[in-house]
Amino acid sequence: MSRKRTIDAFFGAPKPKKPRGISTSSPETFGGDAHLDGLNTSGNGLKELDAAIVPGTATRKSDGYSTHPTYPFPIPHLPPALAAELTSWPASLGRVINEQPDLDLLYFEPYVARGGGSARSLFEFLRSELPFYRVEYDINRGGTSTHIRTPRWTTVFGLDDTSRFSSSSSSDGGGGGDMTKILDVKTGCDVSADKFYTRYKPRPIPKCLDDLRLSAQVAAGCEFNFCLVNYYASGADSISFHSDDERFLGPLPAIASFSLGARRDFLLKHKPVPPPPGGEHTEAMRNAASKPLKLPLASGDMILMRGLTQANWLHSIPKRTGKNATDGGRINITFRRALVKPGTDNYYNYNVGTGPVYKWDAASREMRPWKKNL
Ligand SMILES: O=C(O)CCC(=O)C(=O)O
Repeated sequence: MSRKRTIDAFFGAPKPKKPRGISTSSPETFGGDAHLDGLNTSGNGLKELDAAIVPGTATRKSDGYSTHPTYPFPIPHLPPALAAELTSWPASLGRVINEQPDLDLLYFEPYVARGGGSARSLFEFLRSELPFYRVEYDINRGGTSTHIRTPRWTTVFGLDDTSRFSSSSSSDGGGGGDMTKILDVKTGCDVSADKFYTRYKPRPIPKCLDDLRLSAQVAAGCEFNFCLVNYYASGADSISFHSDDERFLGPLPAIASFSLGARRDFLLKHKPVPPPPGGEHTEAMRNAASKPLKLPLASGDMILMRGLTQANWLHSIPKRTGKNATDGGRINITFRRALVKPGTDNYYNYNVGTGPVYKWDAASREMRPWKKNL
């Protein structure tokens, strides 16, 4: 008989079944060192920059809001002051961090200006205006079923490289295009009913986040088609050690990761290296090869992880306790590029799921279940 348990932040549990032969994207299922055997570091041979189609914003742009049938509510464009400032970002030059084996980071401290309150305004704006989810799911291994409650608020927008939303331009000003369609980028055929797009309907990146995506693309020198957002309401929210090394991202994925709001530590450590043939690693050899890193990410910072980083390093945002537990909240935005359809299904599964929509309630200063006004 299967055993079922319910935990908040999950450590040491097996990975869930992989959807269609790809690795999963939920850090909670990795749980640190115990599951390094399950980490997928193999590439799928796809080149990072070999397709130029990005989903863009298949949304109305005429009325100050992005709308789409898949959005629970309209999402406003950036406030004018932020939109005007965006062209001057990054606010500082990126610093390369690559002294350690297989590590390649570009660290902007900050990317979104802190002075003048821009980073703070962007944090407040996104927390108030985006739909959020508290995703729960079950994993199963060896007859043991475990219920996972993702220990943070999440949301996601985007579509993988194989497809695009219909009529992105004709929809401007309500031009009548059917924005619900998803078309194959090569053939133009309607692929909305594809099995990878039916469990969750993909949602175009709203303009407020797409503006930041376009800026990040220039700074990073590569393209992104997905935007994942985490909201850590307090020190109790976290993300456990994992790497974003799924095959659907290709072999050398670049990920631009923005921090807004409270300062939180970003920990990095090398994945265990297999012992040399015929020999055994000593602790000293392991330490000499790579040292764990702690970056205290502040509001407005952006860290670009690229090259071999995801294949070889794990990262996490640990919980904070004691006097640091109440920190006012932090938002993390990552821009990524999913190359194939399973990536789309995976990202919506672990960042939207099937539960209720939540929205920030300014009066109670917390996420509240959102209900459509009838
Ligand atoms: O919040 C962060 O800075 C890290 C987020 C992250 O690792 C992820 O979404 O995969």
